[in-house]
Amino acid sequence: MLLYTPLRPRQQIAAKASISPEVWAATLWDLRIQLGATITDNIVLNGMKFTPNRPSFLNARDGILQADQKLNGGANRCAIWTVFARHGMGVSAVGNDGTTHTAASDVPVDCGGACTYSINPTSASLPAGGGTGSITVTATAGSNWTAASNATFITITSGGSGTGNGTVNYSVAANTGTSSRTGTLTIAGLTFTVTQAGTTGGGTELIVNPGFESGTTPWVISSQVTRSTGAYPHGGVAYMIVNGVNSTSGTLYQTVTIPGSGANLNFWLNITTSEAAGATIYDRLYIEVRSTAGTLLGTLTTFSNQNSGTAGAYVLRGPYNLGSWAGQMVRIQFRGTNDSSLPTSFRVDDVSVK
Ligand SMILES: [Ca+2]
Ligand SMILES: [Ca+2]
Repeated sequence: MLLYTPLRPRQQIAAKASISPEVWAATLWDLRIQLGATITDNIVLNGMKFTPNRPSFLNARDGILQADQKLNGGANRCAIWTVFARHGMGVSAVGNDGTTHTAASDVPVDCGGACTYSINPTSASLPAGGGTGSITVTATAGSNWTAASNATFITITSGGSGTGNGTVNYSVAANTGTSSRTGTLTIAGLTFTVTQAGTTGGGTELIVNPGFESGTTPWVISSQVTRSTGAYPHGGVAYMIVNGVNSTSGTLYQTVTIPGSGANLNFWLNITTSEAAGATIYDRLYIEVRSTAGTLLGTLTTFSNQNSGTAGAYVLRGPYNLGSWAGQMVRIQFRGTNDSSLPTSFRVDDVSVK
């Protein structure tokens, strides 16, 4: 039960770290001075109807605000906020009883309160392959903000605007250039900076016979992998087909020494499948780095029947950073698996490591 009793003048109550019943009484006394006895008695009494059992002082404050909304159309809203803020129960105040309380003296934006904004984090670094990220916006309740990209390679995917706290999600396109690049988002007037690595291209091509135009040497092929000079090369006349036959697996690799300065893998991939569009993943292509003994060192990415397209419509895949294996001799391996029905073909051409 909340007591509305002016125990003693507000000025005689020392500021306290937590809200005491005395502060509450002083707050209501202050409210009475501001709004008059009739309105105050009415909204305080009715405010109790809008509070849960064993209300905190902040619950009670919100009940009074609701009562004013219901009885007076919110005519005293800002006056009420001003009084509560003066007694430490402003918009940002946190606490559920008299023992834990974080005082705050702010009022809502539409009652003359200031808008404050912050974002977290304020920057991100992405690999050349691109990626996605998320930014948390912390804003005063009622404060409007917008988010905009200042770079063509950064796209805001959600959270282009908001009121109060929110989240901005963005995606960064692959950087096919050899130089790193930076771009920014402007969110609530604040700057978020994206730094993206470039490919380490421009070096010497380390893959021998990258387009499979000279037979298959020095590629090492096992199980269901075939060289084709059929209708769907990416470059030249030849390409490799990994799988394409039910209940098979197959591997295709070449051994390269990654320079001490690192390197990136890029290749052209065209997947066609007899699996239904939207089917679950049944057939897979793993892009792997293995030791010269065949031990798996890392899986760079995987593809599946879900990545299928039109025959011959190749997609450039990469760059995949091989920097983790700088200075090492490793196998760059394509490994496919098909389940027992509805085959998927993984066409690979123009493989590049440099
Ligand atoms: Ca070729
Ligand atoms: Ca299949």
